[in-house]
Amino acid sequence: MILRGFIFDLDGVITDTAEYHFRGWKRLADENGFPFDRAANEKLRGVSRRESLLRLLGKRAAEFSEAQLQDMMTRKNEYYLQFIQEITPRDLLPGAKELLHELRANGYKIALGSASKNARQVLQALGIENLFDAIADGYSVQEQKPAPDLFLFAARELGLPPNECVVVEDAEAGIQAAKAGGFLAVGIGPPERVPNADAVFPNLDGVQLQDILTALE
Ligand code: B16
Ligand code: MG
Repeated sequence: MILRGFIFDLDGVITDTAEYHFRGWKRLADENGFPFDRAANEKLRGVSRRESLLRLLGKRAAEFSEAQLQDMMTRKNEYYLQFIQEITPRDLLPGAKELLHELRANGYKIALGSASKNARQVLQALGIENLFDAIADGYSVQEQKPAPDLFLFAARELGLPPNECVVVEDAEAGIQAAKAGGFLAVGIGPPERVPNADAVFPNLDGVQLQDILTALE
């Protein structure tokens, strides 16, 4: 097994923007009288903005015109952008930056593979944009996870074939995307959340390159 690159998901792996996404959707839902709680938010993990809105609306989605759906997505994003102004390097999840530095020091190429259209801004706020060789985000491809397109785009940007890259993901949709693209997949979180990962860690705290290589063997 020759590994040359790592592709990291953002939300849930490097930082927890899930809380800010929750607050944005919650405000939109409250304003419109739609039910929405943390359990419902959990189902939006790693899911694109549009698909998140459709899941939030459920059967009600059919009642809205495309323009109304676009308006709701815009409003949610405006709330989200306000909330993420609070992000600083202290919001890095434990172990993430250390692992990125160790991978770079060992010559691995690193890409971001995030469904978010705000990914660059979040990386800047976290102060780690310079640690990535390539960024694949919500603007990079049409088909979102669980389609493999985003990670294939990231690998192409790194100049590596999928079988030389590891994807690190906290959402099952992302693990499925990685496997569909021919990548090795490291799941972050409880094993029941990422049942199809090749290796699972509860989080990146204290996780070193060798731990990942051993777990993937
Ligand atoms: P935006 P990831 C995902 O990020 C989030 O997990 C998901 O909750 C969000 O809806 C999606 O990005 C789109 O984000 O509205 O900022 O474009 O886990 O792929 O890094
Ligand atoms: Mg994620």
